[in-house]
Amino acid sequence: MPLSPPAIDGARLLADLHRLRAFGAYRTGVHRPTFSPVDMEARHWLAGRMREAGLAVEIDGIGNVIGRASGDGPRLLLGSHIETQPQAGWLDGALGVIIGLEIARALGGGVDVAAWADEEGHYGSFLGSRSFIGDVTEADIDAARNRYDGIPLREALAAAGLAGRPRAAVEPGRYLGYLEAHIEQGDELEAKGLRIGVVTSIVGIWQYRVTFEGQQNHAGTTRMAIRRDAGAALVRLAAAIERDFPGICDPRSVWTVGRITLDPGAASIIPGGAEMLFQFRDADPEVLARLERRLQELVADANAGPCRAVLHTISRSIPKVMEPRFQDALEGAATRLAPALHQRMPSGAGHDAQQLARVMPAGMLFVPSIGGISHHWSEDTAEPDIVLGCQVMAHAVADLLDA
Ligand code: HGY
Ligand code: MN
Ligand code: MN
Ligand code: MN
Repeated sequence: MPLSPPAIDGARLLADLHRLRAFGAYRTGVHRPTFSPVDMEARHWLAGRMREAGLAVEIDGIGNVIGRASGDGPRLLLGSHIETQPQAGWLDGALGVIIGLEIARALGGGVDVAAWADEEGHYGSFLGSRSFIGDVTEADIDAARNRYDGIPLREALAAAGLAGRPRAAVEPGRYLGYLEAHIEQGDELEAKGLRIGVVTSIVGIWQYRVTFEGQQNHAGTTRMAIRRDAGAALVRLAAAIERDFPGICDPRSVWTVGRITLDPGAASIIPGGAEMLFQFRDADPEVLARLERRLQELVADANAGPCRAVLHTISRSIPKVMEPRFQDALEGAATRLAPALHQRMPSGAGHDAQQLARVMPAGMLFVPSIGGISHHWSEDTAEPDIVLGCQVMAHAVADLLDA
């Protein structure tokens, strides 16, 4: 039990979350793409709130906003991300950053806070947290483009006023570890009437772009037998994935064709080009590798047809088990504050914690998502659950710092 349970100011926590929500408000959610003007306004606002909390703040050369507490002694790093998926929710990411800020204020020392850039992968999944752990080179930045509009990352960083700034790097030995509070983004806690999830593991997300090259032509006068229809080739590949993946996956495996583009995209034109964004997830590297092998085989089969298919790998994150000591500390705090209302559970979403877990012990805590909705503007969590999540995290942080 911590000597003095940290005094979380729930009203201040919620006020900051609602203020952050206003940067890029979209219906009841938020549209705050990485390095967009609203995203940079939000980063500068957050930096100001961190300074007011007595943290030494930098916005680094890849857009990470990092607040460091003064003083010596044991220290934990708390954080998450503040950019959002397109037309998405107000809490995905923001919750963990503002909970970290509130705990830094309540404890008055021993807690650094970070808002990692581009966890949502507009330019490259987990860009900011991977940069912090030394996994992003200058060449990677030169090559990166926005996956939606193709804008080069270098150009976006310059427009955001970040060009030439140094990128922050983890200082060896500075932290006992990293902790991230996040919304569950699923419906398990709500369905079971629970209020806190202690995360045991985080899935790997393997993401691809598949392009198809055919022959644009007239939709009315081109006989079926001689067509090179890139759209039809894409549809056949997507159907083959649906046919084969169920037989080779695990019960918790998931896969998604999240975006299809046909070129030129007119009703009376046979598409000469097509592109699909595809990903799959699992907690077991063996299963991820097995799904990738099958995808490669299916793309090879597609090349036996009239169009040319090319598989481009976008990213492959590593599944991670969360630090057992941190799981125990989070469960201990949850038992104190929400007895019988918590469970341990895996994460089907990717998180910056799985990147920090590559260089230090890491842990995660979930609060319920109403209706299990996320990556949608209606994403929401009951305010008492938000405050409880902050209190549980604060107690776990105090316990770990006191240990
Ligand atoms: O998709 C994910 O799991 C993460 O929220 N980007
Ligand atoms: Mn997300
Ligand atoms: Mn997130
Ligand atoms: Mn995530």
